[in-house]
Amino acid sequence: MKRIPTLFLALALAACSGHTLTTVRVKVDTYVPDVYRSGQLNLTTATLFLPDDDDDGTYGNDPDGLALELPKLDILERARLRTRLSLKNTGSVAASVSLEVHVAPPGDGMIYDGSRDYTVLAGSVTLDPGEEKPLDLEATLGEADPAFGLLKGGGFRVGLAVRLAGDTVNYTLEEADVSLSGRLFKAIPD
Ligand SMILES: [Ca+2]
Ligand SMILES: [Ca+2]
Repeated sequence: MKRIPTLFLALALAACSGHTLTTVRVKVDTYVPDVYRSGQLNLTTATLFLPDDDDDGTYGNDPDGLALELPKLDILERARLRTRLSLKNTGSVAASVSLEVHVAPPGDGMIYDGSRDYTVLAGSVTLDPGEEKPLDLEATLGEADPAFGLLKGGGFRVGLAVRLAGDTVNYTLEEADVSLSGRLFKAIPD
């Protein structure tokens, strides 16, 4: 008679570990050195690719972003993306700033061209001269999203493309997060 509760407990624990939601969070912004978190978008630097680890002496032009190797989740339930840029239009004409987050397979040498890579977050904001405004973007991806299979594998590239249309805009990268939530083990065998 004593075996039954013990067995039940073991199964309950196994079921528990198999069904606990695990969240892997990567703060992509922490891969951007502090000195480059803030800067100016202008006619010379109208596009920025972040993070940049290509060590070519210019920050913000790395075509293949940041390579991540995260734990593979057997069951990925959702992926959350969140970014926040603080912006101030320091020019004399209205300006528009857009931001896209791309993810790509490890072998993609240019993660912002739409070939093999996916745009998982995108948006823009318009600022009048002198205006300060954040660009806050957030999205939750589910199984139907084309990038889902890539994220589930855990090994992928990620990066932000920030683009200016206008004169000069000062920016600060406040946040860029990727969170994957899922389960590490498949269902308990019968
Ligand atoms: Ca570079
Ligand atoms: Ca590409």
